[in-house]
Amino acid sequence: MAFELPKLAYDYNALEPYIDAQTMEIHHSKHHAGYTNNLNNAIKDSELENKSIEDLLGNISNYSVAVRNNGGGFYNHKLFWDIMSPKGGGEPSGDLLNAIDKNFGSFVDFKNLFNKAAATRFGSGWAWLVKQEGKLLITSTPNQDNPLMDLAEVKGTPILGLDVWEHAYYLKYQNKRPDYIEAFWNVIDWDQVAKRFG
Ligand code: MN3
Repeated sequence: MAFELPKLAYDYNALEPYIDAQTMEIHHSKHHAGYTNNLNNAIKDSELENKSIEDLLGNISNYSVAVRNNGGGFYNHKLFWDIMSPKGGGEPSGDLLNAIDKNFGSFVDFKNLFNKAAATRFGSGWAWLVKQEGKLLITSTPNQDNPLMDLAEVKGTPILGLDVWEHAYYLKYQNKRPDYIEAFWNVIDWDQVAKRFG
């Protein structure tokens, strides 16, 4: 039961001008494909082949570095593609907006905190909005770690994630990570985030 590289719901150029087509193509067809293949190789012919990705991540401290890095990479990028859309942007509504207001004060306060988590993650990693026992939290993780992992500092269900590896933005934004972070808000699909919030 090998993991499969998920197809995107939109074309590589669909998130222009915020995320450029070349970055999207390399990111999906090379990086995400690489994590997927390497995850499959790392679990091949072991009992891990029958586990779900969530099950693997939730017990990741028991497994190899290859499963941790590539299992995280497989899951994180799937979430990332899912929560973006060419019709994205704007602000959330309903229960999700209420929860954001309650946990962070306002949407603007939430955005500032998330941006700070993304901008200050040293080196490669991810910024996250996490649901934890009814609360919302912002956190960041190094490398391909994520909040589902049993060894994460802040654990919970990620409902929004931003890849801040240089491969996610360097072709268009070079060293200007804050510009990439700001552009991301134009492509967030809040309906998808709300679905994960539940
Ligand atoms: Mn990436």
